[in-house]
Amino acid sequence: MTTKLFGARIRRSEDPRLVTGNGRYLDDLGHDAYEVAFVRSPHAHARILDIDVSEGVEVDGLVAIYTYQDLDGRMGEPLPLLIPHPTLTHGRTQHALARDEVNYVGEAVVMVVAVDRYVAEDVVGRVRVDYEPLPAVVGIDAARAAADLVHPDVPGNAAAVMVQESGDAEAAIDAAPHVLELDLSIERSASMPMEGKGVLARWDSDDESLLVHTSTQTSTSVRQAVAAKLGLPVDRVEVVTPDVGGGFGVKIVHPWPEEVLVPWAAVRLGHPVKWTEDRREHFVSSAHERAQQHHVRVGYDDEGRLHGLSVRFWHDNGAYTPYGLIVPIITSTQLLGPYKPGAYRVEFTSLYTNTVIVTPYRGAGRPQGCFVMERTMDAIADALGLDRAEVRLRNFIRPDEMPYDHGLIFQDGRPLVYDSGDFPASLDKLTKLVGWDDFEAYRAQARSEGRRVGIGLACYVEGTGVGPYEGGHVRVETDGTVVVSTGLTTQGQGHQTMLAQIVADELGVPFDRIRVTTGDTRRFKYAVGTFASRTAVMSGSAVALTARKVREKALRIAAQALEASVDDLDIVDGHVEVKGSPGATIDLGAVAVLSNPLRYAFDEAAARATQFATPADPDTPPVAPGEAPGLEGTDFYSPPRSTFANGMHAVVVETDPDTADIKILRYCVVHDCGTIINPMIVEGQVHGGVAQGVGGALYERMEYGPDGQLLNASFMDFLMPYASEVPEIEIDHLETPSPLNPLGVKGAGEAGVIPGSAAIASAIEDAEGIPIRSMPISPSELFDLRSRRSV
Ligand code: MCN
Repeated sequence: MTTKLFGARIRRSEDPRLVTGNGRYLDDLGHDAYEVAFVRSPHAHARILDIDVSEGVEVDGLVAIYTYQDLDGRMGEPLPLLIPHPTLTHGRTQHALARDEVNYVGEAVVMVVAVDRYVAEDVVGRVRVDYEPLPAVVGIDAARAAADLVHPDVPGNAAAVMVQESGDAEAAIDAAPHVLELDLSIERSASMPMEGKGVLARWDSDDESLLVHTSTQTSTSVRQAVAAKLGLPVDRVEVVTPDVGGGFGVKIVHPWPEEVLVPWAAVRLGHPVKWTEDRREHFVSSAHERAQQHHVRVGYDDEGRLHGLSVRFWHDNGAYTPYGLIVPIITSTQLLGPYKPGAYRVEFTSLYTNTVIVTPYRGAGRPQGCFVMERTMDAIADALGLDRAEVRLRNFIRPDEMPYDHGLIFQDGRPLVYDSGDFPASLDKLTKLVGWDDFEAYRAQARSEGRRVGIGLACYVEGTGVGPYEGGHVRVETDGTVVVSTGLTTQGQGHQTMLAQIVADELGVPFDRIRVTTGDTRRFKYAVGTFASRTAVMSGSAVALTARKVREKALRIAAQALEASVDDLDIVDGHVEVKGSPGATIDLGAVAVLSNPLRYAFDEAAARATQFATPADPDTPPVAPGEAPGLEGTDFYSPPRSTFANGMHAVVVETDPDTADIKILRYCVVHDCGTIINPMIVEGQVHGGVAQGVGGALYERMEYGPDGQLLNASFMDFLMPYASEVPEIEIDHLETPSPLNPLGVKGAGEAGVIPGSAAIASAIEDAEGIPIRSMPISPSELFDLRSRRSV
């Protein structure tokens, strides 16, 4: 029996293969390939005076050494600026290999190709680069001071200044009964997937075609970029994404320097070439995020209701801007969360620094925005002596105000309009789940035992399922197997399972007859990629629409075979049945045979189909006009605008009165991602996100020295939470369906991480009675804050 799988806790079908060590990651491929290592800049800012490779060329096993001077054609041009924006007046991107200047430690300067990585690394050690060091601009304060410039032609180190306004915020604040000002900051962090980046390229000189395997979140864009850079016709390039050991945003950039250099070398050398990133390279030369400083002015009344909000912030965009202004734009709009701010003004400056580039890291600008808004809510509650949950409730957008138009422009260039959500209901669930109203009794009890505890909460709204489109292809094979292809890639989100759940329901086939492929441009060419929590909404909807099309076709063919009306048919368990007539059925494999007039099928379905085949009418063409042979179809889904998921987290912490150690006692989540396809996967996604949120709040930060050296570029020094630091996570769901897509779904992939810092800061502040204005916070920083208070 086919039962409804949408919404069911189906175990992930990809897991047995992955957890038994049978995944195939980039470095499992290409054992015949030459390997690459890079000479990377040891300076944060320097002029390249000379490169001497004479010692390197002596090494046995060396194949080639390339510098910028070797890059021909469009390879010599800077890498593309992926998301231009009218306010990005000073966008800069890097060259695949540095030309005459380096702008961060880790920038690739020389590419070495050798018979294996050992030889390549030996050669790297023998290449001499003569640099003239220049003053390094490190951190937001130095960038704002602009005593030195990262790019001499960019005044004030400002890549862009952008303002959005809805109403006259300054006037509304000035006229409000109360005004507060806060300075809030978040430090640099980064995604740390278990598998770093990597690329393998094979050039087929007979066919003049290139096959690229890359650990990416966007295979179709890499295909376009590689073809353009190498001057190849696009149809000569295919990109395949093998299993990917995590991305978390860092693998979105298309292309990375290595992603064009490796294919370029493979074509030049007529031999497969491969590069896999090592951990230090990942730290210094991939991408970071999060670093922002914010100044908030807010005007509110005696009830804690906002009248006006004005936020100025400064975003550290690193040395180049391949991803445009996407992160600060997200902060500037998503900061508002579930609230009506009254009049709103936001202004940000995106600043160059001599540090590695910034691209979206799971949450992408939202953790900063959430921190700003939620700290502001807590500050208002504190100033008025009101309950923190109550202040939030009073400022929520109500369900009857949906769709809610903020009068601003969202990151996709469309109006910022929330489609649905019931924030009061979410808050009610959360306060019940965590026992908000009973906390004072618990605090008193803890205090009597000499323990210091605090409770905090944070709310967020997340634009998900961003367009412009995603597509799907569904084909029923003659053996009844259903092959589903979609172009975006997968990094561990359970896409195979959830897409199969959708198709199983739509098409009426058993779950285990469905095979899903993603991220292979040979199978599906039109796709945007996996980021911005968009797969469930975008590919889920596209695949559902496609399956519906294929279902209609199956019913048309079966109606003829069974001599019944389409309206009387249903598909159950992979068989088309005449409703109420149990004997009259045809399996989908046989329908697939009938869909192809050639009918050379060599399996059992062919035999079963013969009994239904009617003699050909000599006057009718074997394939009807407009009908293609084969039981398959393609469709696309393009949303009018993003759909907005939301959630609320509450945290209970205990802080050690002596050591200032911070322990999370409880972590509660209420999460609303519209209709849920697979609650088990959603909860897994939330768990992973919360772990990263805890990391961002208490442990992870990139420590740059004033000279631009990353001082903690290894897991010896960069702290990440272990399982022992990630608390038990208690989750409750609310489902307010999105009216914008056929499934009612909203995204879930980034949810867990967004309010982590805000909620944990709120709880620490509650435990300590000390304002927490900057994250992450370590025990020694908390200790210092205490000492300063007691002075
Ligand atoms: N889902 C669901 N019902 C919904 C929404 C989602 O069942 N209403 C489930 C689906 O099974 C879907 C999964 O949740 O496969 C995540 O859905 P979605 O929100 O669409 O996010 P994406 O699949 O587009 O994944 C991207 C998102 C992002 S932006 C980052 S960053 C991230 C994340 O996913 N990186 C990850 N989760 C990750 N998980 C792993 N293991 N590795 C990463 O690199």
